[in-house]
Amino acid sequence: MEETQEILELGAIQESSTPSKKDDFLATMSDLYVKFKGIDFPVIVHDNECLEYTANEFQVRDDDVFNVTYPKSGTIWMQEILTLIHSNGDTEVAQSIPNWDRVPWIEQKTGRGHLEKRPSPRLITTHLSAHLAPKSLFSSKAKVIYTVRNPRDVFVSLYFFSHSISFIETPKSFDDFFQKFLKGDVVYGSWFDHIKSWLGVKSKINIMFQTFEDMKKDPRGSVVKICQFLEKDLDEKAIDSVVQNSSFKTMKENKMSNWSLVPEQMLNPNIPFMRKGVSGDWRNHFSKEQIELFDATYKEQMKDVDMKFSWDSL
Ligand code: PPS
Repeated sequence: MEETQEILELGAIQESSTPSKKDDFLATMSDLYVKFKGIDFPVIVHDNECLEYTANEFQVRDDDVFNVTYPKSGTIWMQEILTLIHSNGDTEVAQSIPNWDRVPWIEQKTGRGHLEKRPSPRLITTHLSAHLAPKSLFSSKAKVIYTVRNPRDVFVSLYFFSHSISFIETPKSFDDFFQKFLKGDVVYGSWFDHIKSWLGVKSKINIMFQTFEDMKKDPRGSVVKICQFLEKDLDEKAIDSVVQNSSFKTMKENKMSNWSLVPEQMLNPNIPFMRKGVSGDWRNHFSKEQIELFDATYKEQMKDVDMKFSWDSL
């Protein structure tokens, strides 16, 4: 790893946080995670009951739209795009309601009872693997957008987020966390299992796969593609508005989107949620050995996967 880079980026946190608000928060928690079907979920937002309910009882509607991601893959970006597409480019909702309320996570304690009362079409977020998703999804016509990001960048983003957010264990070191990520021993489970679970059900549901990298390279083309999938006929001006208002710069300044409403005790403001928003930051952090180990693990884990990604070969 480029140690200097990491120290520079984490320096601000460490200087400002001895003892940190996160430490204060952790001291109040007996357990950080609830284990559900072998996967750790932060106990502050999930419990067994809501995860069971999501899988077995939640009733998906045919006109629901699902925003599915492994964490740190572009979840809130897609929340913004979906919000703006559904308001035909109008920014009022995106600028007045927090994103977690506009496109809520189905599997969180707050999701239960709340989504059921929403009028259609509902916009729903989930970090769940396909085997933990609502069973009713598989007999519905609901539209599912799976946003996938180079797992190397997912890892780096999750590493910094885990220093920032109170409800995830702070990594012992970059390398320790790196090993855990490759083994899938992190919150929400293995990146590899997650993508493979959704690829495995692609013929059973109405799903489109969208990469974070394509959204970076061609934001307009990506929004147009998403509109086509959603059968939303937006005019040029509305599409421009979706693209502009879901840009990193605009979202970073929008307090309804940038997570600055989360109390300081929960999210360290020195490591903002909207951190860099780029592709390829992993190159600033991985050592030669880590590059090789990641590559070998990736190749082995993904050897039977048909879909090709731009990051398959470096
Ligand atoms: S979470 O916690 O799972 O909901 O996080 P998630 O939203 O999936 O991922 C956070 C990363 O996405 C980046 N982000 C963006 N990048 C580019 N453009 C836009 N509009 C955008 N919105 C969010 C955010 O900065 C996090 O990535 P990193 O690499 O940490 O910057």
